Amino acid sequence: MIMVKQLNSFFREQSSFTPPKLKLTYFDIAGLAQCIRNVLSLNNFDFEDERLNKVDFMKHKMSLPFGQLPTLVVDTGDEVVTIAQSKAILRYTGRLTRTYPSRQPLHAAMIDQWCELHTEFNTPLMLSMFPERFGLTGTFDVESHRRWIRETHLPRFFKYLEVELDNSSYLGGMDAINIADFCWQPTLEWLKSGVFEGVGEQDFEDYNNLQTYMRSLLSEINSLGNSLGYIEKKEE
Ligand SMILES: N[C@@H](CCC(=O)N[C@@H](CS)C(=O)NCC(=O)O)C(=O)O
Repeated sequence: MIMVKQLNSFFREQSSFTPPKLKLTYFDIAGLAQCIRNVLSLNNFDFEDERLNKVDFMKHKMSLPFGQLPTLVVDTGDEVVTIAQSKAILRYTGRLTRTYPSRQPLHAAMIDQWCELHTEFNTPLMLSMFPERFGLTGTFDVESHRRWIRETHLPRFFKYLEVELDNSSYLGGMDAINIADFCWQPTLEWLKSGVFEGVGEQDFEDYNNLQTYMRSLLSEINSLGNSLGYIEKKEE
């Protein structure tokens, strides 16, 4: 029998913990920041949800750690630090909200492998949308690359998810929602929505566990907090 790992029993909370002040900065889209917005908002962790337009982004770009968003400014009271890279921010916010068992190295690694797999999954999607960022210009055949995404790439990763979800309702074999679920959920919903041209609901049809997982995550997320409010929030 496969044992589901108890996520929340891994944490030992310090009673003297003072929450840091957080400012998350990204564009006004779900993209790489929605998983972080969800982790924080669903766990009722206060944060500023700053959304830049392109003009404001260009003004700030040179001052960002790696010239990109998202960033998280963390004010602990003793120091102010800017963190870049969405998965580093996700892990940090996962620790703050106890959705990442960082004191249990093995279980953290079981979650991490799904976060890393998400990066591997996402990279060709980014390449397809922004070929010039990957050094591909002119000769890049977008249509045949999209066909490869649909016929080869998606089925390969969806099968991994399908098998994982046979034994557990959450990724990493955990008994509760964790940062691996938070990082996959917006990407899967985005693909299902049809915004990524050539991919849509029909590509999920053969994966029953995955569909059930997506439905149940969405309803858990909607019932726990106001994440969709964050998606829909527009700049003033
Ligand atoms: N590996 C980085 C990628 C960050 C990234 O690609 N950010 C994009 C938005 S999704 C960006 O800032 N693009 C504007 C630019 O590069 O000038 C992460 O996960 O945070």
